[in-house]
Amino acid sequence: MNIGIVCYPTHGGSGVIASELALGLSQRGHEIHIISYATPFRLASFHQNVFIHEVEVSSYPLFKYPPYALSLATKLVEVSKQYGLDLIHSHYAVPHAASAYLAKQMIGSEKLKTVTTLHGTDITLVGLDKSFYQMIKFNIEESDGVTAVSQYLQKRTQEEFAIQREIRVIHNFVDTERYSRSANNCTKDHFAPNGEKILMHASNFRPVKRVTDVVRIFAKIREQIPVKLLLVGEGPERLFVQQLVKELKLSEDVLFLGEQEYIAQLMNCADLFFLPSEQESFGLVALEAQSCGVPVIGATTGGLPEVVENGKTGFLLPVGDIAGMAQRSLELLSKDDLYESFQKEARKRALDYFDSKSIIPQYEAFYEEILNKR
Ligand code: GMT
Repeated sequence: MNIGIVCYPTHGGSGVIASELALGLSQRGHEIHIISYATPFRLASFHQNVFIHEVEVSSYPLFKYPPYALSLATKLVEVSKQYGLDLIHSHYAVPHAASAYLAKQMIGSEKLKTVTTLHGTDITLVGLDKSFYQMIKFNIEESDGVTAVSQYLQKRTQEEFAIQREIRVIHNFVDTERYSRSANNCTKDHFAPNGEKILMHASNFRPVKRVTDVVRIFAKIREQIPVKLLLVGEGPERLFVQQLVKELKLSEDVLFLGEQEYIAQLMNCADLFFLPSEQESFGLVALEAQSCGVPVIGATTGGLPEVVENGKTGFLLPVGDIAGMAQRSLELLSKDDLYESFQKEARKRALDYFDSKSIIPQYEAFYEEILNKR
């Protein structure tokens, strides 16, 4: 198939899934055209069968807001015509699904199909904004196929947008070979020279991730045992988090590592991974941690319980339950047998349910179904 993939090029989960899907599909012989405003970071080097098309957005004094969605639609038409795309797959509804819809109308051919994957905040935050609501509902109804990354997100979309049509659940996935203990050596001494336990969090530091909770949980654990905290990522909350670390006098034991291209190696230094988000439609990074055999401490929110099996691969507690999360972390870190069983189960869960080898063919089969409806 000739497939156009539209995504954000940034470090967010939707861009990661779109890029990994592009790589997986290209290895299975499909021709993939990525259409975005920059090269997604995971596709920076050359990959056979993957072509990158950057969308240029013109600025003009009249435009207070450059019309990216229109430039994207124009680029989609150009790429579709030049390379004979069979299908455009938009990751994250806003504004990609609207641009794909417009491109399809401009081409005027029933042959070009559109698929939209809903990732999370495109529904739960941005989607509920009055200024987008009708557009998103329309795009969900008009795409030839729609997928959601968890059962939670599927149900939430159907309820919030009163959607009757099918929304197929295709979970996030992970390359369990790359994200594994055996594929990555991490020198723990580098971060924890005195054998301290290493705790980790990685995100785009937006309020929804509650990174300050991570710091407060860490502070409680540190009152009991020697620990270090690795914070990976960048975003609007970083300054507040840095301030809190200073206030709580934790600077010596908290390392801000900034954005990292592949966190698999760092994951293998971690003893526990934290994801105490307010909302999480799936929690890709928790899956990546589990694939490396790292148990997860997180919040009982959204689709995270589909990823982390509470009491088996990690512990999930109510959003904001800092004391509970600290107590569960201490329990795991202090009982070797329990910890080892969580480690094993975490890896097993990634292999059994979310391996790229079994999820990528689900997308492929979904495309075929859509194309066969011609
Ligand atoms: O909402 C975001 O954080 C951005 C979004 C993205 O585009 O990166 O992340 C969402 O998509 C990921 C990949 O499907 C999911 O694993 C994340 O859980 C989801 N984030 C939220 O729901 C907060």
